[in-house]
Amino acid sequence: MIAFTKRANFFEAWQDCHAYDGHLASIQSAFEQTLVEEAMAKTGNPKGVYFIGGTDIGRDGRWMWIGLNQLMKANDYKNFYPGEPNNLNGNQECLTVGNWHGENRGKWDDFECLTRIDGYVCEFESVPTTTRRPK
Ligand SMILES: [Ca+2]
Ligand SMILES: [Ca+2]
Repeated sequence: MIAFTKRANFFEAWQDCHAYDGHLASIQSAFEQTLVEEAMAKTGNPKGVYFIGGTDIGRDGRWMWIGLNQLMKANDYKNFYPGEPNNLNGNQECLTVGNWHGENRGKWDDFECLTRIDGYVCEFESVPTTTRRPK
């Protein structure tokens, strides 16, 4: 997991992570949540708000991890702020991790996909060196 401090909306972040040979972060366990929090802590803006790869665009309330093309099922790991996701103004379809009054670093919030925020977190699958594509 690497957090990039680069102003971007969700779709720009999606494109950028792909361009870096990764994908927007999926968080499917407390361990992966820790990796994302550590990645944010290493940036110059550790209290910023960052996009991750969850979206309910298309079907409100049905969250997908776009990097994995997987549904977030009822019993799957989640780490929302209390009261989130709230789909504020009916217009929040993309997941962010960040701070709520400076606390709860890494809690999730659904947010407007087209608003540029502080950055995004990309995930990189480990690939055996023998099969890694040449640059
Ligand atoms: Ca929504
Ligand atoms: Ca929200």
